[in-house]
Amino acid sequence: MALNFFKNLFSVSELDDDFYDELEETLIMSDVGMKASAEILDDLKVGVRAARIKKADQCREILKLIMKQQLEELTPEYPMESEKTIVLVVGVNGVGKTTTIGKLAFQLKQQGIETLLVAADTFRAGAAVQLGEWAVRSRTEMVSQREGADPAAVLYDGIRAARARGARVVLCDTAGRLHNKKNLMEELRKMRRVAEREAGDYRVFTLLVLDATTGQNALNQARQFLEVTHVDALALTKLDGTAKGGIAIAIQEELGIPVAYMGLGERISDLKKFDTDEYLDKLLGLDGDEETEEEE
Ligand SMILES: Nc1nc2c(ncn2[C@@H]2O[C@H](COP(=O)(O)OP(=O)(O)O)[C@@H](O)[C@H]2O)c(=O)[nH]1
Ligand SMILES: [Mg+2]
Repeated sequence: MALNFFKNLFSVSELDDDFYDELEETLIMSDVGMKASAEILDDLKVGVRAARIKKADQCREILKLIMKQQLEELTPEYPMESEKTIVLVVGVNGVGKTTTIGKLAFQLKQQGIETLLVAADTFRAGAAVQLGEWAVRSRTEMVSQREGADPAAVLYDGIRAARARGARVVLCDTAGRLHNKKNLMEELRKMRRVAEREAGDYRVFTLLVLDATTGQNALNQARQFLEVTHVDALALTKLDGTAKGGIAIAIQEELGIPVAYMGLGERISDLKKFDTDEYLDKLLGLDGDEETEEEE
């Protein structure tokens, strides 16, 4: 795990202005964002005073607690585990939408939840084939049409098929929109409309997938998607490959959308529900993983 910008910070012995400056810099470098970083710092100073702490290495746990409280102001829901749900999985190209669907289908399968995959990324050549491979791996059925078909029509078919087959969850893949491509964003709006119209007793849930390695850019992408669609939760992928995982804090703070899932690798089992403790231990280097430090 490479998430350890913080590791050396706490070996500084004194809790002086230099330490706080460096901590703020580190938070910002980790993509926690200016606003959240400033708040964390203020809270930490209060906590340090209250606990009469003098050494830097003693405030790491307080820092974690403050960040944990901040993250836990929002609690993600997982309706796909307990009710009939149509999950629209959206995000720009390459963030990990299709992979996340495959992993999620696998998890639901393990819980005995009947799931149907819908290949509504008809834009990119080979997208349905890629999703089909995940369908095989997760032993889940899939609905698709020819390349170039209207994605909203594929979704419509998928919802009908789900109802006919008694599938409880529909996981719908979508084309990787560049957020500045107006027609693609418009198409997404249409898909959400179709989903809501056809949903019946299914709940419509939009999961926005963001790549943690893209840092502040992920935040910008989220803002663009929010202009065209409601977003219920986020999946933050590629947390296994970045030291900048702080973006989860920035996003929750600025957009008020909870992170529901974290992607930790390319394998089918590498998706976890977002866990604040695990996440913060990685971010702050509290997980005892010295790997990267030695490599550097
Ligand atoms: N390391 C890592 N790679 C991931 C993760 N999620 C997806 N990927 C990789 O990211 C690339 C793009 O994924 P894909 O699902 O095709 O993205 P899409 O275009 O949004 O559907 C693939 O090579 C995936 O294996 C993750 O959590 N960790
Ligand atoms: Mg895809």
